[in-house]
Parts: sequence; structure tokens; C-alpha cells
Amino acid sequence: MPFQLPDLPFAADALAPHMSAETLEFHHGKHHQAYVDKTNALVGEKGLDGARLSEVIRAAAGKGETGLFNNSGQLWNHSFFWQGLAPAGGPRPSGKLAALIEECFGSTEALLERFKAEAVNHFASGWAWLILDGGKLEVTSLHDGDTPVAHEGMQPLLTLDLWEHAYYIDYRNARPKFVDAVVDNLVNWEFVAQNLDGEGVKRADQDS
Ligand code: MN3
Repeated sequence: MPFQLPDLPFAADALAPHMSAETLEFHHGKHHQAYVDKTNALVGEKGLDGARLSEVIRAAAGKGETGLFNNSGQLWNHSFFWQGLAPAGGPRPSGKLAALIEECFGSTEALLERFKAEAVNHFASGWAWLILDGGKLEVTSLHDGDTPVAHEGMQPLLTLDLWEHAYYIDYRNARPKFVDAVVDNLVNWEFVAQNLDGEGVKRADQDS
């Protein structure tokens, strides 16, 4: 079976007004779908039929297959991104996650400021990441369709899409407003806490 577009883990209007149903209709229904379709079109050509998505990404990275790497990376990145979002008003970090945040950043507020700065200052298209590396939390960003799946030791906890298609409908060119709205209101901290088990890659993986 070819790779599939995963369903959104919330209703299309559940994140409004911070992220509108129209944005999700385009971002999930058109952009994410296009990465699914392009990945499916390329895996056969590259002799990777039957491989898992994470295996396709790593094989494409190893072979320098840029088109397949960016499309399969984008398929995985978006599948992970949606799971890290939740309707406004959900729980804040607690327990082990809160303790780790305090140890690595001083406070949840300090982490949020660091993450926002990374997201706003990332040049051109890409993704901001909160990762676990060697037991420590780190904020970083990757370009285009690059993904922690292709980087040994980067265990993904949370991501934010910085491509213009993520915010143009709701915020036009104002990436900082989009970043503030999502980071302050829509982070699914329960998902972030779950990923402390180091299994984040699996949560957005799929069989072909
Ligand atoms: Mn996107």
C-alpha cells in the first residue's frame, strides 16, 4: 500500500482563531497531501518499494536523493507536527518534562522565548525543533524538508513549520505573529512529554 495522508488528530476548526480551518484545509489537505503523492511517485523510481517512511528518508539522505529526501522528510515532518498541536487551553508542562525544562532552560517561559527566537530568526523555509540529545533538551532548526529522522541522536519532541504556507492565510507575511500564537496557545505538551521516551520518530512513521 502506498504511503497515506494521516488524519488530523483534531477537528479542522479546533485550533481557530490561532490556526484557521482554511489554513488546515490547504496545509493538510493540499500541501501535506502533495508530499505524500510525490513521495509515492518517487519511491518506486528509486527502488525503495516496501520500505518504511523512516527507512526511505534515511536511504534518500545516504544516496543524496534530494527530491525524495525533501518530500519524504516533509511527509514525516507534517505527520509529527500535527500531533504536537492541540486546542488552546490544554495542560502546561508538568512532572518529568517540567523538571527537564527547568534544568535545561531555567523555566518554561525561557524555553518558549528560546523556541520563538529560533523560529522567527530561521532564514527561509524549514522547521524549528525541540529535541532530546544525550538526555538534554535543545532548541534548533533544520532547513527545507530536513528532519531529525535523518540525524543520529536527535530525538524529536516538538516542531513548528516555518514554511510560508503554514501562516500566509492567517497571518500573511507575519511569521512572528504566527509563532507567538502557536507557541503560546496550541502546543500539545502531553505529546511532548510522551516523546521523552525517545520514540518520537515512530509516532509519525508508517509502512508503505
Ligand atoms: Mn508545511
